[in-house]
Amino acid sequence: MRLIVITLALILPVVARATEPQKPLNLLVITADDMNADSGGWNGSKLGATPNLDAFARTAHRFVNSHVSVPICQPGRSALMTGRVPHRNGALGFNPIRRDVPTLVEILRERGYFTGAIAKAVHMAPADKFPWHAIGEQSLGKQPTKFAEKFREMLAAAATEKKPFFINANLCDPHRPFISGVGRKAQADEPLDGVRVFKPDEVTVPAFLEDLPRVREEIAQYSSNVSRFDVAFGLVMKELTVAGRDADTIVVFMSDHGMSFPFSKATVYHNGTWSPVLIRVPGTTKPQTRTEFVSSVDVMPSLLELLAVRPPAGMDGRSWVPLLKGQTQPDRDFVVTHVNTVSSGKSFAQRCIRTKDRALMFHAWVGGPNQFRVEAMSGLSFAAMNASTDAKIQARVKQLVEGAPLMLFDTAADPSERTNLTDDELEVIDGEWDQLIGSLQVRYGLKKQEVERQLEEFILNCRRPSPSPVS
Ligand SMILES: [Ca+2]
Repeated sequence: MRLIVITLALILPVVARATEPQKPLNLLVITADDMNADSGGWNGSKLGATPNLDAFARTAHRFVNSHVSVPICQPGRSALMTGRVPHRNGALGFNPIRRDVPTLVEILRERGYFTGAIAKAVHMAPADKFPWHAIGEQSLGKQPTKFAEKFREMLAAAATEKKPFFINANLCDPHRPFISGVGRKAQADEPLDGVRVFKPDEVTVPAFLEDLPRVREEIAQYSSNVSRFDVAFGLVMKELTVAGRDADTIVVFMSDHGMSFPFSKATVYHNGTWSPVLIRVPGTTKPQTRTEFVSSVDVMPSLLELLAVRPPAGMDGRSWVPLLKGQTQPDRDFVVTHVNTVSSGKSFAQRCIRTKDRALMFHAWVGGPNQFRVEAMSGLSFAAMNASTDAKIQARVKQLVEGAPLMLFDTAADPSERTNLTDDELEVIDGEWDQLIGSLQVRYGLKKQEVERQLEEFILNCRRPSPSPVS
C-alpha cells in the first residue's frame, strides 16, 4: 500500500502539469557594481571572499567570455535592459534611452509580471520606460541585511498579487567608496556583519595593475567590499529559498563591468568589459561552461526566450538558448564593446573588437581637448602609478592618459594589453579587417562595400557628441 501511495505521489504532479497551463517562471537578475570578473573564487580568485557566489556558480551555467556592451553604470544597464548597443538605444552616457525602444521591464510587466528593482533604479531612465511596481532605494545597495529584507518584501508582494515576478536586485558593492578607504567613510564602513576585512598582505594585485604599496592597499579595501557583496548575495539567495521559489525562478548573476581601477571600469580594455554571466535555469541537471564570446545585449533576448515571451524587434543581442542546449552559434568568435560619455559628462569614445587572441581598439578621444580621466582613477592606485618614477609604470600611465587612436594587442601573449602592435603588425590588422568584413558579409548577407560603409559609420559615430546628461 505504501508503495502505491509513493508511486501515485510521483505520478500525479506529472499528470497535473500535463493538463494545466504551465506557470510562468520568475526572474531574478542580481548585479554586482564594479566587480572584476576574476574577483570571484569560482573564476580564479584565491582570496576566499565569495563563498556564496561560488556555491551558486556550482549550480549555474557559466558564460566565461561574456563582455558587457558598455563598462559604465548607466549606459551599461541601458544596454542590458534593452538588448541594444548604446548608439541604438540612445543612452550613450548618463542620459535616458529613446522612447521607442522597448525595455525588459515594460515587456514583462505587460505580460503580468510583478516588477521590482532594488537600488540602481536611478540608472535606468527615463523612469516611465522602467515602470517598476516597487523600488528599493539606492542606499540599500551597501546594506546586506536591509537589502535582503526589501527583497523579501517584494517576493511577498508578488505572492499576494498572485503574479510571477521579475526582480532586479542591484547590489552597490564593490563600487567605491571602499571599506577603510577614502571618501564618504561612514557609508562605506557600515554595516560589516559577516564581512571579511582584508589586509594588504593578504591580497594579490592583478597583473594589469602595478604591485605598489598603495595599489595593494586599495586592492585590500576593494576586496573587503567584494566580501560585503558576497554576504548580501548569500542573504538574497537564502530569502529566495525560504520563500520556496528556487524551483520556479531563473537566477542570473553578472557584474555591470569591471573594478573601479585604472585600465578597467570605463575603458574597453579587457578588465573593463569582461563580466562572466552565471545563469541558473530550473530543471537544469548539468550546468554548462560556455567559452564563446557573448555580450550583455544577449541577456534580454536569452531571458525572453527562456520565459517563452516573444522578443521585440530590433534587439542587437541574440539568445543563448541554443548554447544552453549544447548547440553552436555562428559569429560567436568576437565581441564588440563601447564607451562614449563617462560619468563626468566628458566624451572619451572608445570601441573594441575582441577575438580570442586579439583586441583591436579605437580611441576616438585621442587628439581631442582632454586627456583620459575617469572616476576609476580617483583613488590610491592611479595616484601611486602617476607618482612612480619607474619607466615601465610611467609608460603605462602614458598609455592610459594619452592613449593612441588605434591599438592592437596580442591578448594571448600580452593579456594585460600593454604593448600596442599597430606599428609592427599593420598587415595583421589588414588581414583581420578582411576577416571581419567577410564574417559580417555572411552574417548579414550584405555586399562588401555596404559592410565597409557601415563599419566606417560605426567608427565615425565615436566622434558624435553625446546628448546632455540628465540632471
Ligand atoms: Ca557600476
